[in-house]
Amino acid sequence: MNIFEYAKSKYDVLGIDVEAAIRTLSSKEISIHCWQGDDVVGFEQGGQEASGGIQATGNYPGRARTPEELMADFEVAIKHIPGKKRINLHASYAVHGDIFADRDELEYKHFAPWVEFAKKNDLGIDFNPTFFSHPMVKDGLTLSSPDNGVRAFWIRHARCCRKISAQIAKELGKDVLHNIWIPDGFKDIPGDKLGPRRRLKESLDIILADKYDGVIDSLESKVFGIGVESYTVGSNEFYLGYAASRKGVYNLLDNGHYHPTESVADKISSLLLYFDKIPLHVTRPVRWDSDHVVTLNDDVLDMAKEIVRCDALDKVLIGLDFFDASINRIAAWIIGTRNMQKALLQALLLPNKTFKELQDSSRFTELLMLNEAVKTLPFGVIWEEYCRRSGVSCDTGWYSNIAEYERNVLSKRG
Ligand code: RNT
Ligand code: ZN
Repeated sequence: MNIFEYAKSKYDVLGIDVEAAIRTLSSKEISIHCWQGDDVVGFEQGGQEASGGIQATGNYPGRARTPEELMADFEVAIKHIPGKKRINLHASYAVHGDIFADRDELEYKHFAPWVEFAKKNDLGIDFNPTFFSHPMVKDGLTLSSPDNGVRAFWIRHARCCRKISAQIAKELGKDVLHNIWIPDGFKDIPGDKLGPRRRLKESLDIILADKYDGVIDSLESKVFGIGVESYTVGSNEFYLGYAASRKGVYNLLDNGHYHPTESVADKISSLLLYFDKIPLHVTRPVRWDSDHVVTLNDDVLDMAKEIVRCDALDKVLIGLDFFDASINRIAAWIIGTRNMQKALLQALLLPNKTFKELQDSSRFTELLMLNEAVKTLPFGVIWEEYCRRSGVSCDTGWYSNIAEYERNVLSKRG
């Protein structure tokens, strides 16, 4: 018996179908964020580092500076990632020709090269309007600003982005998730919390009034950001209420955006009773929303378990959101994405039906015993087999290729 057959037999005993788990995993798309490749800078004139409470720290050599470089790096990364993939774009990654278009003038043509790229690499696309790193962010505010001109600018921006998303969806024949995150908030004690939220609600009503086929709309809440420690306009309650009261608008959960002991995994089953989709940003907050590379930690495993146990793989749209500028950026993509997939595979390889039965028949001692017993199943063997069948190397096998690319390409960038 080879080692894979042996590992499989261990799962068989518990009634777990390894082949079915592998099949399910290989069909689940993971949306990989383009912004890990360039520290969230984008391609605008004088491309600035991210503002609005998000920060990529580190200065590892080889940041992608142009669409060509970012696309080339992304292509290298996805060669080492099994399964189905999407690319998550931000409006600040528009490909400008000779004429620069500001955020409120963006058109489909600025993203046509990305669509070509996606077609060539068999990727879906997701899209985000960019409400940060721009002079029209006034006093930290965008859609909730008291200044009519500021609000109008950002409303125009989001409206072009939804239109672009619809066109991308049409070109690819695949839905596009259009996710709105704004940095709006205050560093210190606000004098009025209601006004900004009322203005944000009104802005969203205008932005979302146009109906587009193929566009899934989501809103991403946050608890605080650097420089906006005291108040965030787009809080969880704000967006949850907004999404629940509108048809086809969803609440995106980023697991770096809650109080440190709040579990995003625990939110999934509740939201599923009210929404037919849950978009996610999977990240790794270390003490704050630091967006470290996703590791195979309990947070991520718990989210994966909930997605699988709630039979919600087709309802939960998994996107990643981390940006580490202190390590090889391509390796960061590979490590983070593969960890998300590993978490899903582990969740698929659990005796989930038995767990439910034990709970419903109040056999809690056995439930605890089994929960612990499954932790030492030979998961690594199944993961390796999955990588082998997908034509990608095992966990340590891809690194030499990235090191070589670093030597030959990345280290030559200025
Ligand atoms: C910020 C949000 C948001 C961004 C990206 C770049 O805290 O998580 O999703 O990280 O849009
Ligand atoms: Zn996010």
